[in-house]
Amino acid sequence: MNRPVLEGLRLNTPAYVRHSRLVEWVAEVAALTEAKDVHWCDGSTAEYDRLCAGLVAAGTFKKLNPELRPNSYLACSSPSDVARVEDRTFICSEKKEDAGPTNNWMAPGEMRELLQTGDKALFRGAMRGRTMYVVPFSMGPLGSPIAHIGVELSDSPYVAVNMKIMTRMGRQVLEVLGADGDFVPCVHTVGAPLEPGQKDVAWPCNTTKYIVHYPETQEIWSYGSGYGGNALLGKKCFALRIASTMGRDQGWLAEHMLILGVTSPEGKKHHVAAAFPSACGKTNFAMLIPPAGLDGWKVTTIGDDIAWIKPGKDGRLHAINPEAGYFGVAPGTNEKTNFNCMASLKRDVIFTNVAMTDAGDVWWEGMTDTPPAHLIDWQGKDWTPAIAKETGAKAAHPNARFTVAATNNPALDPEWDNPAGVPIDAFIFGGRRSTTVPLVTEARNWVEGVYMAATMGSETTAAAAGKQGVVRRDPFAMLPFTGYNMSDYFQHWLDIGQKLETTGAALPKVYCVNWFRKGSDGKFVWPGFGENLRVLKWMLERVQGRAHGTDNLLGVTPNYEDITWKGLDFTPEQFRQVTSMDTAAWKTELGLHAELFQKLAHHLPAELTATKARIEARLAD
Ligand code: SAT
Ligand code: MN
Repeated sequence: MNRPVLEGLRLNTPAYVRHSRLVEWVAEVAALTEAKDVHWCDGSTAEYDRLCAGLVAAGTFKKLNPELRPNSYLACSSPSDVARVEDRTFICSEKKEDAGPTNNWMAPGEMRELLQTGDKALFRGAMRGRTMYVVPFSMGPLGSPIAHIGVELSDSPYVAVNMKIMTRMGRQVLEVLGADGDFVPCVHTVGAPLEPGQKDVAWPCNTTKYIVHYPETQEIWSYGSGYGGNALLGKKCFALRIASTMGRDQGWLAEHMLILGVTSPEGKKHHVAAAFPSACGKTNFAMLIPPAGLDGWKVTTIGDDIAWIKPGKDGRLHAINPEAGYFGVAPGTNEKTNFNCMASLKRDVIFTNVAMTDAGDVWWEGMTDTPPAHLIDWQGKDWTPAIAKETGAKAAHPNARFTVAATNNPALDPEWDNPAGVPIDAFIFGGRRSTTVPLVTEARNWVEGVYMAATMGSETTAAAAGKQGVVRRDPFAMLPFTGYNMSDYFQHWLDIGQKLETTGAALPKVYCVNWFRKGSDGKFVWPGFGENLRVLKWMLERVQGRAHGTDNLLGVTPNYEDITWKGLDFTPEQFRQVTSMDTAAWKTELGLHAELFQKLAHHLPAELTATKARIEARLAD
């Protein structure tokens, strides 16, 4: 440890901190990064307000007009720091095969040398001139048997305030942690040290980025980005990548899933968990408002992005939302696509990379039919509809986000904070596919469900840096988030099913959906949003053994008359367009499954290859 640096630095450890291992680690990281100062976050509103005021003074935040958007801020990032960086994300397990072919891997020793121990290690002096925030957080209700604790050390006050919204953050967490509780250490720097006298920029970051996970020691080290999943380490890094390895070892599931409650007009309530890749409408689905014709139905939100799911003593799977807020995509969100979301965003929001109106409010593409006459776009430039028409400039970045507390959501489920979680009746897996994949398919059994989820494909979105709109296989919507070998992950799902089957309790049914089929005019055929409840209703009637379905190439599918159409004009011809299965397209699709299985051949469960062979035989008939 670098003594001279430590001696000059006050750790400012509050008297209520009793965890000596935590304090030692804070001291070590402060010494390594040469942080100017240390601030322990207590999670109070006063602290949040103070940090936000500091961010305004630093130019990172603009305070929005309190009459139009009370207690809300806008941050605009560096144009180079707008999304997760999957090609800079590493799983540093001891053995390469444990990271598997879908993850970037480097040996832990080599990575540590690069980040922490080498003479030129990136974290050495990385926080010079900056305050290091100690951010204790709980993923899941405080003290819940399903929850886990992390502590993030970050030189970004933007991270500290976002973590206050996204997690249960602050002093109470350290109280639960006690003197020797377990926590996942997360270290984050924007990688932009300030030399004496150097003026800071509004969004410090570095062109070099590393998002690093050590699954064996359960540590996260993130360098160079201040954005979303790269920097809010409780989210994808902990709640998915590290937690998936905990789940593998301890017999539970950490999934990229929303959780919702559906209550029928008769008052019967079911719970559904649904996996979709980033920016495919999970938040909209989780906050769905029943359409005309399905009056009396109610959908309530438990979570919009991540589910931690543990087998209960009753033989059923129980899910919690480890998060406490939503970090959702703004563009496309409006009163029609997601009324509850717009209501959630009325106040207390941090917006990132949306545009600002002349009145000091926010705007993004799709928020209103007619855009305002003038805006300051997310890059700080003047924006008018005419400029947009000429240059194609977007007012908001396509991956612009809002950060808001779950408690702002008018459709929040009363059970969302229940430490015991909610029992899951059905799993839904969905991708964004303009062709090939039908509206809805029910797996005939658990193995077929795992097959559907494992082979899922989706067109890429702006949530990750890189080319958009290309179909890639995204097993379980977990491609960028599984912290270990993908084939072992498939096996883990099969094992969980097998274990639950022995309890005699009903396994959740598994469905595959696709809301995104397009017609020959290039437009979506399925009206989407609230109308998705019609599909959900069919699924839940199937769960209760009350709805009809027909055996198909892959699983069981509804006929036109099996779905309730009351209140919607959707013709049998349109239904055919969203449900048809083209033999040639499916031959190609199965070829892509084969490619995936070849890539994942090491440890690929034999049940999945056997399932594929059965589908091929059926297709050949
Ligand atoms: O940037 S995040 O990873 O938090 C959002 C997402 O990609 O789903
Ligand atoms: Mn997500």
